[in-house]
Amino acid sequence: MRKSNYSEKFSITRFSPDPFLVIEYLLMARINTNYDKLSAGYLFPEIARRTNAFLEVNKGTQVLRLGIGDTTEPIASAVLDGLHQGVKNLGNAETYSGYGPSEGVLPLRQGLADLYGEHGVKLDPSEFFVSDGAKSDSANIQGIFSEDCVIAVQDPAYPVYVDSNVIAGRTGEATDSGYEGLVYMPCTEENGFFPELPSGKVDVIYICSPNNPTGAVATKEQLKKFVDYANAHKAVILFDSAYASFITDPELPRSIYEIDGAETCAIEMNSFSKTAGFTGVRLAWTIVPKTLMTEDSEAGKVHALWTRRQNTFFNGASNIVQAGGIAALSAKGREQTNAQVGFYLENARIINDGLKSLGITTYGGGNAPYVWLKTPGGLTSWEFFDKLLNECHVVGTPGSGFGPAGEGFFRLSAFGHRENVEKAVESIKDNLKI
Ligand code: PL4
Repeated sequence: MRKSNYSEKFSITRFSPDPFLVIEYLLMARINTNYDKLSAGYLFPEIARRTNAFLEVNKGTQVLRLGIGDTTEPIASAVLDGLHQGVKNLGNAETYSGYGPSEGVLPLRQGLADLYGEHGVKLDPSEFFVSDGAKSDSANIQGIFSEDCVIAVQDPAYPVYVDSNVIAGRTGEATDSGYEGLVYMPCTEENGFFPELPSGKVDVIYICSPNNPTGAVATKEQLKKFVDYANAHKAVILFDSAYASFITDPELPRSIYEIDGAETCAIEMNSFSKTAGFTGVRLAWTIVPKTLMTEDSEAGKVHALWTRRQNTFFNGASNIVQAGGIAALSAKGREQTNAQVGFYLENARIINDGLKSLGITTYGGGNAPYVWLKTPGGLTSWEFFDKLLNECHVVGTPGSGFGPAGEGFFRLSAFGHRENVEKAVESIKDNLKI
């Protein structure tokens, strides 16, 4: 019997005299067992599960949700006009469009390049890849790197960075201190929630600033150290700046490309989700500079790989939504969306002030939509979750869900209607027993 390369992989196909048995084995599907390594249920559905369990027992209770970072305010009128225009265009033969370029329409990519230009960052529109989310991009981007790359993550971190690498097989098993084989860079009170450089050589480094969950924003000096490390070690930084529009301090960088040298070592992801209220609409972008290099590739290669990846797996963001994105970048759109960002930052101030008045230690919130609090009385993060839910009917996010160094901390999201945020803060002030 002639054996294909495929059948060489399975000893049964080589030695079995029964051709049907061969076929049976060749058709047998096997799962990606890396999924079995994932420590527990995904954080946010787990919070929803526990909240629903509470509501089952306490029927009719009004639960105040400061858990998930999800926008609540209606989309600004200028942006809405853009979305409407996108719909109208589809109803007219002259303006109708079908599949577009997988990397996004040029006016949107140009608008994004212009936005960066305002901060002195020169990028070509062709270096922008428009997508349906920073979450999917930050999960997918690892796929263009070698399987044996050593990955470093801030600890705590948005779970997607870790989980996508676990699924891709770059880690060992989960332990109490995290996944084997993954380099955790602790972000603690002592280091102002920005990590030290890794002590050994790592290949891919995830940095999120403004940070989810701690609300800390990296300074130019802090980022410069990482950029120099990455260039020296031919490592790549994956920089998630999904909350950049929440930075009000002009000294703080909104993009890693404000740092000299980042164009050869960093990929940046950002999103319209939190800026324009697009969490349900879905629109984001990833920047892969043509100057980026790795240990085994010259300038242009990583850009080409991501282009190839997107062309193969993705058919572009919705044309209606891209019209909304273009409107969000207009002068009017930016004025209105900035006002919304300001609204959420005011929520963060209200939460911060309320907690501080109780003597609770808090961080973040000033240039980010998250308040990161130290659990009172040395409670674990999940113990505090239960306490806050039971005593105050407020839902937040346990810090330990973001990584081992998040234990003993808790995240409150500043996204919410003002009335609900105020009610939540009042309830904490009135009912939390500390
Ligand atoms: C809940 C650092 C939220 N179901 O909307 P996207 O995909 O463009 O951006 C997602 C995203 C990207 N990067 C960072 C983020 O914090 C987020 C959104 N995070 C949160 O509460 O932490 C929403 C989470 C969503 C999820 O599972 O991601």
